[in-house]
Amino acid sequence: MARPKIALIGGGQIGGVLAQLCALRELGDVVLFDIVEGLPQGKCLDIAEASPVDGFDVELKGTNDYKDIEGANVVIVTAGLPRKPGMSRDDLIEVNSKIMRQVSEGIKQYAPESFVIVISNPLDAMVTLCQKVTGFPYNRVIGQAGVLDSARFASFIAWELGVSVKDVTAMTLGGHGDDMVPLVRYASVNGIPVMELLERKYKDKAKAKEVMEAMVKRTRGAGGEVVALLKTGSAFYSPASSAMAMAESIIRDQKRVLPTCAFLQGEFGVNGYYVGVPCVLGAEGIEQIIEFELDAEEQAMMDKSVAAVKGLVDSLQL
Ligand code: TXD
Repeated sequence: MARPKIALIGGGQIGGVLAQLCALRELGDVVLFDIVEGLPQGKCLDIAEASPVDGFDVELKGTNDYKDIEGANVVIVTAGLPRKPGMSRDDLIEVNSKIMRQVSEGIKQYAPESFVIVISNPLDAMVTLCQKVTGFPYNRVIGQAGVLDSARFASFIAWELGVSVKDVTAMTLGGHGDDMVPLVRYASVNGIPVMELLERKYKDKAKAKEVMEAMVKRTRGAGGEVVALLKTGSAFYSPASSAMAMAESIIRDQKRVLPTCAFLQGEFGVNGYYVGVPCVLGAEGIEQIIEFELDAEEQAMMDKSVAAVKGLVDSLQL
């Protein structure tokens, strides 16, 4: 049986890490596409030459020709500019929407049956554009942001409590912007509410609340924190790992419940927009959108985040 084929559009920082992760996990054969000549070819050759050391049996091909993505099962899009210090994700909309239109045409022509995971920023708007241009069904065009935002939130909780990251469950909802919604009430350590653990640690409810608020704030600004340190670009290891979890759940039909930028049709009171919510990802792409009760405060934060997404998406004039 043929190995799955994964096309990575954009061979920059995230694209390169994605190619290496696909190989190390033997998720499938990789085609890495970029408009810069030599860049994807060089990265693929470099990764492939590590295969005897790491022991993986997948093919890696770097290309500047969309034809090479033909037959891809999964396409992951990172093409576009990253942020520089002082920029918001939304500042990228003009330049990246031009790139996203081209990329989506290429995917539509050469990989019409593929599942597409968009990573490029501003994420919610870029996924919307990709779906519109490809015309693919909503279950096959999704965006990665929530897995990363949630992983950042979970990391901060684990570090604060001195527990393994493996035992922390934490999730963010909403758009991939400064108004994202880290869900405090549902954050837990093996099912035990994080707020209870913080209150026990500090023996003071107000202090526990303050510590949690700081973690929520850090989560919302976590992308910018990395940009400020790197100065030349944005986070790339963690976004690549996050998209890999989504691709793996689809390719291996794992049915994991992952926060996904998904097209909502009434769920969480949102109609006709792509927003981050928990979804079951399996062989059919989005197999379920998981809805649950938000309290008034959470719903208000969600509404604010969705309003920001709407403003940006509506400016695209699709
Ligand atoms: O969680 C998330 N969704 C994100 C998203 C987290 C971090 C960064 N995120 C965004 O991903 C970031 O704001 C950017 O919009 C993308 C890609 O970030 P990366 O760090 O990989 O950017 P690079 O290194 O600049 O790589 C982008 C590549 C680069 O090699 C360009 O030559 C290429 O995109 N590029 C193109 N490829 C194909 N087609 C076209 N038209 C094109 N234009 C540029």
